[in-house]
Amino acid sequence: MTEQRWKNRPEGSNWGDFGPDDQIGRMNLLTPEARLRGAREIREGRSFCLSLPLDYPGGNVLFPLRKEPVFHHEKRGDGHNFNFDLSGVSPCYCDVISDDAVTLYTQYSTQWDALAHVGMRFDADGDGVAEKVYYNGYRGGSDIVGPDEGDDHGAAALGIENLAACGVQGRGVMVDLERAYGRDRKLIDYDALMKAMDGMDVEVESGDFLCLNTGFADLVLSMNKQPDGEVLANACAVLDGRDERLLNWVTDSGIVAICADNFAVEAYPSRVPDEERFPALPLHNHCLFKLGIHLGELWHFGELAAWLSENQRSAFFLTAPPLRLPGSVGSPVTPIAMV
Ligand code: UVW
Repeated sequence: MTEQRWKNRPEGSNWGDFGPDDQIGRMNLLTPEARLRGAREIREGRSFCLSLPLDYPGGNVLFPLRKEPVFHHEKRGDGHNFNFDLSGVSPCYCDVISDDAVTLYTQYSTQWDALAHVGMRFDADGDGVAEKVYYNGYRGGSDIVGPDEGDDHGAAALGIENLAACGVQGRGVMVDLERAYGRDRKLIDYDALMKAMDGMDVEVESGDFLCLNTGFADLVLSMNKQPDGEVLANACAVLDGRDERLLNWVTDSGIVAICADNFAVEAYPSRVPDEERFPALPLHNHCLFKLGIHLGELWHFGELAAWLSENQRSAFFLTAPPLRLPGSVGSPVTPIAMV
């Protein structure tokens, strides 16, 4: 039996509860029963694409280090392997063929965060020295290795391929924060979330995907690939990752993921903390680092949220596998809802 990777378990975490080698966290609660509960939400046979086009938002105003997709086409003969006339290979062929490659920042647009996306400096050995640690005690530098550690092989643990292998299908439950609070920036604490959920008769069960429509993705789309960073930084609802009651609810709810249509689910740009050694992204810390709850970001919920509201429903069947790309700390995703 493998030993735990930690002696000191972070307060409020579930490390070890799903085994010492667990790499999928709360997705363990996505049981056959939870999936069937989701499948029972298919009543009309209607589906909704929950992804932005992956070249949105456009530019790089949300997070300058993430850039728009760039296509590359390999050389072939005198031209490229794009609109390539196969008669150049043999005069008897009449085909024209195109291939492409793309430089894709995995978290530029509609995406999943892997559990290897955010860790923290934490004294997991209990020896008084804080190291770079991720969910379940996996280490930056040996398990998750980047160019600064000399060998850029990415996330040998907690990479997005672990989520892909789960078969990401289950019941999505929509909380329409835009309907409840409009499109002005509002920090959503426990009370505000409960008020919105009560007002829409939303009930969340263990194994559900919590989906938050805030109107942010629709705003991004309306900017037509010329996003206004200032407007977006001050728009729409974001979860208040500093609200302990909200974090405790996330812990107790049994949800397997939080998927939002905004940039970071929680407040971003980050607020400057009042105390030292406080995470810039406290909800990321609580979800990705402590509990192994995956976060989906920049999903597009506008049409689905409107349909659910018109039909007095809040739940749907969700299918949202990431790319099975070993070692990646995030992945584009094209989530599909069925109702
Ligand atoms: C950051 O890492 C800033 O964001 P996210 O997890 O929202 O992609």
